[in-house]
Order: sequence, then structure tokens, then C-alpha cells
Amino acid sequence: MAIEVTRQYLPLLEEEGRGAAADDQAGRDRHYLPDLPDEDPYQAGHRTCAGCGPAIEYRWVLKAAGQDTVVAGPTGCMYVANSTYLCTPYTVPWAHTPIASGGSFTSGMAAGYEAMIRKGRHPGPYPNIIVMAGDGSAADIGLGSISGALYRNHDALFICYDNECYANTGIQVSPTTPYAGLTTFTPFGKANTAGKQLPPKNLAKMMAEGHPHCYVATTTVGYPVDLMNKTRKGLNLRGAAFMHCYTPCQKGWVYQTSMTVELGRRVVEAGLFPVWEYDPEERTYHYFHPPVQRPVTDYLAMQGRFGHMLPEHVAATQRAANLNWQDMGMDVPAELREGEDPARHARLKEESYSMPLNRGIGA
Ligand SMILES: Cc1ncc(C[n+]2csc(CCOP(=O)(O)OP(=O)(O)O)c2C)c(N)n1
Ligand code: SF4
Ligand SMILES: [Mg+2]
Repeated sequence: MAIEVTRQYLPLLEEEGRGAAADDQAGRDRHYLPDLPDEDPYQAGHRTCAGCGPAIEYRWVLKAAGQDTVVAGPTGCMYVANSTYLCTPYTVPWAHTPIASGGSFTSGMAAGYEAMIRKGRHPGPYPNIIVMAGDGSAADIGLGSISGALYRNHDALFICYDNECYANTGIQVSPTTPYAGLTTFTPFGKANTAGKQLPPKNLAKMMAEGHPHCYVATTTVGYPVDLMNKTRKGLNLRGAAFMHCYTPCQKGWVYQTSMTVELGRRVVEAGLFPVWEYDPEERTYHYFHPPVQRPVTDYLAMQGRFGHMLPEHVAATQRAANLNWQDMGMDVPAELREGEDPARHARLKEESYSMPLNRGIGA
């Protein structure tokens, strides 16, 4: 007789109180997380660059998921830097998959665990099954296999850790590289002063619109409680869930190493990475409305990859951000509207920005 497959439930972390403080003064408290789980299935001992955003994301996702978890990782930095022979930071089972097969491999794991538990060959409960694919994998080479897994509704969490480039092979352009972002494949010059000319692919919206029965969410390394709770929601729900996480790449984006978490908040406050949840029951989007709306220069000027931008590129980026604010149902302040005019800008390297209080961890 088939044995029933039992599921786990991961309680959500407290978002109110000190953790909810959001302005500059209180920002430091956002990183005070008294309820953080002690366990660390992603330990020290990896070889990612100092300040690596994907490594921070990996650590928080696995803290949220806990020890009864299995992970798949398609080829990318988080495979190469984390799985050196005889040296691994994982205390949970982790498997490498080809870059195109994150979705199909994970479908097989999910179906396999279901079958083994039903047949009494695995004691259960059903483990937390996670795949963490880079943007080159999830938005490009492996998009089809992840879409297939979401469509078939396998019970697993599919994550894109987005460092906006093919980092591992030398910072090449990917579909999520932002407009004007410099990569080794999008240099700027006389004929093309912008660098990357296309806007980024809207991967998370594609996933939500294309798989309306799935929970889909976006988050960044700037909001640890949000990131961990969306991880837990995606795992608690029966069926496939997709999470798109913004994860700065210190090497590829060229910024101060300590600013990874700060960038994760600035990108949201600049309107360039809307944070939301898609509820498959209601078929609606719930947007996070940041309490601060900054000009895009406050974000762009922190990163070397944008240093070549001319006034027209900055103005075009501000226009894209303003359209995002509208999509999120927020008013666009007059100062940001005026920023759509190239005459309001200098070359980016001459623009100023208010260097933050370091609101990151350790502040
Ligand atoms: C089919 C295939 N094409 C190309 C490669 C080479 N390759 C290895 S890692 C990588 C970069 C992957 O980029 P991404 O998924 O964004 O992960 P990141 O390196 O940024 O963490 C590439 C192109 C490969 N392994 N397989
Ligand atoms: S190149 Fe970027 S993504 Fe890769 S390990 Fe370094 S900081 Fe992390
Ligand atoms: Mg990448």
C-alpha cells in the first residue's frame, strides 16, 4: 500500500518591530534579526570573492530552509567556487547540474522523492528541494527546463540568483544585464556609447504570467527577512515556486566590497528592481513600496560598470525607473520626473550621490 507523503512547515520570521524599520536613521535595525535560525547549511569554506552577493543569498536561503534540504546548482560561480574537490561549504546534499538542466534535474529529484516515500524507500518527510540557478542559466540557457518544471508544478523552489551577467566565465552580458551595463561583451565606444543597449529581460514577470498557478516572488540581498520568508513561503506551498533574487557581483560590477547589502536596498529605492509577490490564488501582484524614492544616480554612481554613462543614458534609466514606480502603483515625485531630461544630468562620473550611512551588516 502506498505510504502518504508528509510535508514540512517552516514558520515565517517576524517582520514587524525592529526588523521592519526602514528609514535611514533606523535602517541599521533592519539587520538585527533576533529570530535567525542558528543552523547554517552553507558554511564558511567557499572560494567566492569578498562581498559576493550570490554567496550571501545562498547562506540566507539555506538558513531559512534548514537542514532537511537538498540543493541543485547549475554551472556558474556558485558551482565552481563552492565545489572544489574535497572542500565544500554545504552540510546538506548538493548536486551540480549542467547549466541548461536545472529545471529538469530538479523535476526528477522531486518526482523521485515522492515515489521513494510512497514506496517506503525513504522515511520522509518530503525534503525542501531547491535549485539555485544563475541568471545565465535561469533567464537564458536553462530557461526552457525551468519553465517546464514550473508548468508541470513539481514541488520545489526554483531560484534565480541574479548577478546580471555570466560571471563565472568572465563577466559576459546576460539577458538580465541592465541597460548601459558594461560587460566584456558590451564594451562602450564611439559607435555605441551606451554599452548594453537593450533593457533587461523581465524574468520574474515572465514566470508569473506564464505559469499563473505558481507562487512567484522577487527579493534582494538588501532585505534578509523578506528573502528568508519568501524562501519559506515558496517551500511551504505545495507545487512549484519561483524566486528571483537580486545579488550584486563585486567583481563584475566594480564597487566597494562592503556595499553588497546596501546595493540590494538602493536598487529598490531607485525603482530599478521592484520587489513583489504574485499570489496564484488571487492572481494578483503585491508590491513592496519602499519608504524612500531616490534618483537613479544614487544607485548607478556606486558602480564602476556604469561609470561611462552620458547624460542621455542616465535620463533613459530614470525614465525606466519612473515607469516601474507607476507599475507599482506609486506616485513619481517631481524631482524624479525632471530626471528624465538629459539636460538635468552630467556624465555619470561627474554626478554626485549621497554616500550612505553604511546600513549594511556590521554598521
Ligand atoms: C551549455 C553551456 N554553455 C556554456 C557554458 C560555460 N559556462 C559555465 S559557467 C557559465 C556562466 C553562467 O552564468 P550564470 O548562470 O549567470 O551564473 P554565474 O556565473 O553568474 O554565477 C558559462 C557560460 C556551460 N557550462 N554550458
Ligand atoms: S565573480 Fe561575482 S558572482 Fe562570482 S564569486 Fe565573484 S562576486 Fe561572486
Ligand atoms: Mg550570473
